[in-house]
Amino acid sequence: MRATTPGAQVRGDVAALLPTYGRVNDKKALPDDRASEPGAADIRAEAARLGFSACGIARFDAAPQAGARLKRWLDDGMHGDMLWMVKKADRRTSPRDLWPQVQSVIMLGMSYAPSLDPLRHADQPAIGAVSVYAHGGDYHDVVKKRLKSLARWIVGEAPDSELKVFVDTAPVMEKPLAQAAGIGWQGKHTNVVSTQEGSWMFLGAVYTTLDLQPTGQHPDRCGSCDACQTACPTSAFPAPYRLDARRCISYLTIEHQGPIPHEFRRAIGNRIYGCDDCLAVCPWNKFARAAEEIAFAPRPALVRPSLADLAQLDDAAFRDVFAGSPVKRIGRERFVRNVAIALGNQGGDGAVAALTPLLQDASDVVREAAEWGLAECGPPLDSSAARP
Ligand code: B12
Ligand code: SF4
Ligand code: SF4
Repeated sequence: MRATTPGAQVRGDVAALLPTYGRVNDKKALPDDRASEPGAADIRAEAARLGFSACGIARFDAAPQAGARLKRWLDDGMHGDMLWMVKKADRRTSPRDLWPQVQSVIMLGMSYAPSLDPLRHADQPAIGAVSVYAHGGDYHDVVKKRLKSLARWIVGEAPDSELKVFVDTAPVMEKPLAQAAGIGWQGKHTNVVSTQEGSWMFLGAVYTTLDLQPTGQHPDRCGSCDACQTACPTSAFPAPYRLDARRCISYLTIEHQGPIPHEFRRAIGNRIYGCDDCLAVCPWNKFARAAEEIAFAPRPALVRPSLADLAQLDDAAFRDVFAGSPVKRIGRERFVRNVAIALGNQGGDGAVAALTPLLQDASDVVREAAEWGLAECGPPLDSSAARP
């Protein structure tokens, strides 16, 4: 039941590059053969069966303020060097700018609520803290597979509909659309919080030509709470509901290439991939049950990773350890850069021993981070170990 978007009219459009689920010239599209279209309750039931913990429906124009807010954020430069956000900004502002045929947006949430305290390594400087979302398999793969299954099921029920699925890889404002579809609200930490999953929910979207009944907006339940705002180690929130990505450890350790600005290195502590602090302190997490999705179960290598061991990873070992993990995306150079900074924050003989070989690393970025780390550790640099 898979077809491609008719290419001619939309060639060059991002949407044209994305697969469409649904008919183009399918015999089942004849009116007499049509099954009755599924309603919100049917779609939600199927989504639940596929492992989604939340599902809601919004009209394509249900988040009208998102475009202007995105523009302001970009104008203020808060995206840092995520230039892809600027390039695709006009497609991101409204679902119709991406796919003119879209009528309704089905927003899905999949829980990744941890069974262990996400901040349990905060006081263990020799252990690398990897964000919960990256403990298991890559959510892009897991969520996308389920979105495709949902899309195929909907097409089976409504054969003349067309659908496209998205998870984080296309210019889609997933968070405001999720709030508009009622599966949670954008908290002051800017992520979508749910009364059932707390802050631990991946988002995905299905755009469809079906005109579905919306399920209603979710009200903001942050009230006077400011736990996420005060928990942030780098003061990345200039105001509630606004995040300056340039200051966010998630951005600095994952998205940012090149050396990490010095002013944030101490605050990064032992965080070597992402950060969970603002999410972990959210009081709504007490209602979250640990995720059942087996693909998100923590890999043994990431339950208690030693910084000294991670510093030794060469390219092949890095690819091996992180095969199928979101961590693989940043590559060995950025990852070992992060490890070197965390080792500098750890200090002591073990850190010096792990950092010293990195002074001879082939990567400038890794060598610079190792030099910084050794300087932070205190003992003078061993000039004989430095690269000529
Ligand atoms: C770019 C990006 C980042 C950037 C920027 C984050 C950000 N807050 O924008 C960085 C690298 C920092 C990042 C970090 C993380 N990310 Co991220 N990221 C994205 C991405 C690709 C785009 C987000 C975006 O459009 N940002 C632009 C800004 C302008 O949009 P916004 O945050 O919605 O901004 C709104 C508010 O500022 C609000 N607003 C402004 N003023 C006001 C005033 C009032 C009164 C109100 C009510 C609102 C309001 O309106 C704006 C528009 O809606 C999405 C996937 C997607 N396609 O949506 C994932 C996504 C948001 N990330 C996700 C995750 C899991 C994370 C991390 C938790 C990962 C980690 N542990 O390290 C952290 C969380 C950090 C944080 N507190 O946000 C999930 C969030 C799931 C959820 N439940 O919401 C997403 C949705 C991916 C997914 N498919 O699951 N991310
Ligand atoms: S992820 Fe960490 S650094 Fe980024 S805003 Fe949240 S607490 Fe701050
Ligand atoms: S920590 Fe408090 S302010 Fe932040 S998102 Fe959760 S409820 Fe809202």
